[in-house]
Amino acid sequence: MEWCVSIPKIELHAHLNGSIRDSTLLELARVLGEKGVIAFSDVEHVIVKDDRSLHEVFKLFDLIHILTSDHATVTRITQEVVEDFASENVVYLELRTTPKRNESIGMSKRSYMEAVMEGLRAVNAVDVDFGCQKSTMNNKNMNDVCNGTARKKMYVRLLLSIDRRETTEAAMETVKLALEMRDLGVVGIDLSGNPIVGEWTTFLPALRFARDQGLQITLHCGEVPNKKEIQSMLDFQPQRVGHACCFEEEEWRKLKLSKIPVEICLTSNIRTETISSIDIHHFVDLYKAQHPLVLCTDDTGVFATSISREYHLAASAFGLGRREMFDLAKNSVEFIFADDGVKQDLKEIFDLTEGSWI
Ligand code: 6MZ
Repeated sequence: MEWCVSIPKIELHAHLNGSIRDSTLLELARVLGEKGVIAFSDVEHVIVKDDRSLHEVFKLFDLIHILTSDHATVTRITQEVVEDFASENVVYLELRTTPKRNESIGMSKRSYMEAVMEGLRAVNAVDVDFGCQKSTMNNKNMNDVCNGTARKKMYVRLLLSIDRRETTEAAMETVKLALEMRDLGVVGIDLSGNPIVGEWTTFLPALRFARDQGLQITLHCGEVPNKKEIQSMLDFQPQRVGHACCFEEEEWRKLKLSKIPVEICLTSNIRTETISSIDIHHFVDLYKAQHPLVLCTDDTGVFATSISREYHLAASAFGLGRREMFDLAKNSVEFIFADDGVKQDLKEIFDLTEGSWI
């Protein structure tokens, strides 16, 4: 397991509110319990439980969103989540979150995102490059990173999520916000949320607009069986898809032809039973076909996992060695949404590290 921690890693599918530490959620719940907003004893066991159906996961998100509804908490969880990924040796994180409006406390989608940005600025365990400033990672710094003499550096970029419960107008508002925040590290749009809710056609105008404006797009695709939607999503040709669990032969063919990279979330798929067992996970077939893949966590808090555990799980379940796992991490650089300068820096980080532990 330790070597899985020490590989530099790229995380491209992590939901902010799904990645909160249990200890933080319990603390927030206790405070709201004391204020009489919730009954702590009713929610404690819901927070610590880690085997959940897909349906239960979305009920948990509704509870988490009650616990994280103010700006200060959004800032705190952002800082903690980034620091947790840094401690796993993640060198590039694409963190996604759904901008939220909460009129009772004066929260707009914009001020929610400003609270997220504040959280990025508050990180002190590592030097965070979140795209607002010129890259500070030059070769000297990378050498220092590799030999452990400098503070660790980490790139963080943001994706704004559209929740499948949202209207076309709300989705469009999120895309416009992403465009306004392009200079602040926002690189793309994600479509997520309960996969049995909402219609693809509701989000299509906003996603088309996003694409026309040059934002990159990743879609939660095929988390539940829905042939028509999966086909439409693949026809849209997003830059990446997440999950891809419930594909049939025709969709696999289409995906492989398109070479659209897949964000693979093993523990999430097993826990939510969208895949019945790890040995029949589509990772194997896609890996053998050399289809572009990236291992991701989805929700480290909700599924009690970490990116290193996902690497360890893949290595042990599919019989992959250190070399293969290193290459998997290194190849993920190609699928990030940040610009070529960042890609180049990351490639150099992998090149510098390679010799030291393969
Ligand atoms: C689909 C998911 C998800 O945006 O509030 N989310 N959507 N499938 C999944 N697999 C289990 N895991 C998380 O983070 C939480 C939100 O991310 C989406 C859901 O919309 C959830 O409410 P943010 O930071």
